[in-house]
Amino acid sequence: MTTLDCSAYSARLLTLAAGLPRVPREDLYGFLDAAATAARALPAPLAKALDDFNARGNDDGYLLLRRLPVEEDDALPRTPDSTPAPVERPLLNQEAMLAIVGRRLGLHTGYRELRAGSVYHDVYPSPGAHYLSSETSETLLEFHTEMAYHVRQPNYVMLACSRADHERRAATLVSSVRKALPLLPDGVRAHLFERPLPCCVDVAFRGGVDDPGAIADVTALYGDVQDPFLGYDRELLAPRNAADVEAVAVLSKALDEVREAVYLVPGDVLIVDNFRTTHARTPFAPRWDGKDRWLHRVYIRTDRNGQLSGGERAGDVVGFVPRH
Ligand SMILES: O=C(O)CCC(=O)C(=O)O
Ligand SMILES: [Fe+2]
Repeated sequence: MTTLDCSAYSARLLTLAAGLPRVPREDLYGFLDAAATAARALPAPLAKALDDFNARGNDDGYLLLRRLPVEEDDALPRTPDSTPAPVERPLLNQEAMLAIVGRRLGLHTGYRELRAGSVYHDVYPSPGAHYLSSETSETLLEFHTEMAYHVRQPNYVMLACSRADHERRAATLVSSVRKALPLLPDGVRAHLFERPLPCCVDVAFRGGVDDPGAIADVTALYGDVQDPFLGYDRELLAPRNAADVEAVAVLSKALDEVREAVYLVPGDVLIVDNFRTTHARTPFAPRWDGKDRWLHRVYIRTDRNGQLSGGERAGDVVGFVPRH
């Protein structure tokens, strides 16, 4: 199962959201603790869908929850044009959904170097955004596994939608390794499996250096040979020798062939399995009228893949450790 219509649970979810602190950023630990309590009271079918996805993943590599509570457009604030959000900003319904659903899955995590270590990211178009940034709009944001080069890589990227782009052209693309693997010749699989490849890092992790080069290593396929995990970034992976370059090109083509497009609309929460997929976003045209596309993003760690060592809390902020 990949898509779940949650309209039948609206009343219950609004009640759970109403039980959360109104100003989440004032005490984020307390807010996420309250969300953990709410997560235990989710409607059974929704709870089961989340628990199953958390235990086994699925072939598409994402779970899309639709028709969750979201404000009417006129009741929403203007789409932000700066980050992080002011501490006093009141809770939005979609932020509440990210809190509750996220706590069912694992622990919300902030990344110190990224957006001042904030846990909730507003994703909105920004004029003149760097081409690798989620603030791009008129250019394609290329395939990336989120922070594949980071030892504390999040298990899930969650994207909640308060506003779609005006023309509803922006698609979030997700490619799953479970669908791409059968397209790979045995030789390519064997070549890439458990083979670290040089990888550059996103601007936030470059320590103020313009271009530090490939300061990390990322393994494209690893884990269970029959059901491997994926680390793939079209812009940052920097294979050096000809055999690596060729194998990555074959993987890249397979990932293109299996991609699924999700057009996020208000009330959607997309949960991306960040160890089995790579994702991208197609271009769209902002109007800079306060009503541009607006997503809320959180990163979730779970104890899968050694992402937790014990004692962590939802809301912790972690520092950068490159993978090697
Ligand atoms: O805007 C989107 O749909 C996805 C952007 C993205 O890759 C992200 O926020 O991680
Ligand atoms: Fe992303």
